Amino acid sequence: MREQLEAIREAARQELAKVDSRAGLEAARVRFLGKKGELTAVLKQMGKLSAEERPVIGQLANEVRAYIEQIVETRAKELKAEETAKRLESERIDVTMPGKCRPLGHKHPLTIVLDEVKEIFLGMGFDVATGPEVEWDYYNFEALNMPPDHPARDTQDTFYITEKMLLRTQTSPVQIRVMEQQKPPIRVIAPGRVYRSDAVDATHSPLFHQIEGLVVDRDITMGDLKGTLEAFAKRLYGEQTRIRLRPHHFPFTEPSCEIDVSCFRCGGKGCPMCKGEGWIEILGGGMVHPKVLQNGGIDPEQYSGFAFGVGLERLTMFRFNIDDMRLLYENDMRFLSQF
Ligand code: 2U9
Repeated sequence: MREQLEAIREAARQELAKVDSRAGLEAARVRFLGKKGELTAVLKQMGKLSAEERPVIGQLANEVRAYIEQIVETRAKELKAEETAKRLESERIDVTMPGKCRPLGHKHPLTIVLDEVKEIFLGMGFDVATGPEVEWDYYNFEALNMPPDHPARDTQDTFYITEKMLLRTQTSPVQIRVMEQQKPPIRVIAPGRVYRSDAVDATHSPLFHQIEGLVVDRDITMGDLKGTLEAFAKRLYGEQTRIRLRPHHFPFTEPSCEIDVSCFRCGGKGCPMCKGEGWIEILGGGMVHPKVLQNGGIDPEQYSGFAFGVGLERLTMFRFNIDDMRLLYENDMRFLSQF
């Protein structure tokens, strides 16, 4: 048995010197020290020994066990250190390498102009109101004084979802909802997407953006509309800008007008931008129709109001000299990166 134990000690020494992985080390440990290992197999035969031999062999067996355990432990430490060194080498990062230069994002031209318009009206004490794009026929048309047979409701222009539900064709339903919920004084702008069943060309798109405004209080007049929109035009296009009001017709305002601004290119002399007119039409507006105030739950005997609307695409195209509306939707980076 002494020879067997010595042989195990020598075999373990050689085997463990060869192992080069943690799995190999574990296999060797099981082979020599495991429950079914070589050392255990020898110890099971101890019963056959005489009383004098047993403690001597027992002590030797303990020594061999301690020896093998110790080299397993040492080898485990060595292998771990080797693995760490390998990983550090493969994961090495050169912190002096130049970083990747990511291009900086920026706002879409429509957002630039929308933010400017919002800022101007917020500065005049307006709030920003929003509402659903899928709207009831009632809020989009009926409450705005457009009964079912009204020509402005031409089904060709409107995307109907059901008989009573549609994609809003203007942001005006938002102001009806505001009037239903708020008592005067009311001062809001309602910017947002609107939809009309139009074919795409340089000046039309089935989806575009409006910014509408509504002011309701006691003694509001057309003078308030003119002053407010003049201040807006001067802030947007410069102090030299003048405005003019021309009579017009909208079902939801009475009286109604279209509003021109003096040409921001030629200052009013006439140029290709204003087609020789000196004026450019950008807004529509008027005094809120008494029936519309009533539909919003406001007494037209006590209150009056003005409203206006402007197309965001048109404002943006003038602002940046863009001649085709499609450029605003196609997301071509060669175009967008210029802003
Ligand atoms: C309420 C009452 C009245 C909103 C108005 C216009 C005139 C107008 C056009 C501008 C360019 C639409 O995008 S565009 O084609 N809009 O000319 N909008 S008055 O009047 C309202 C709105 C809500 C309760």
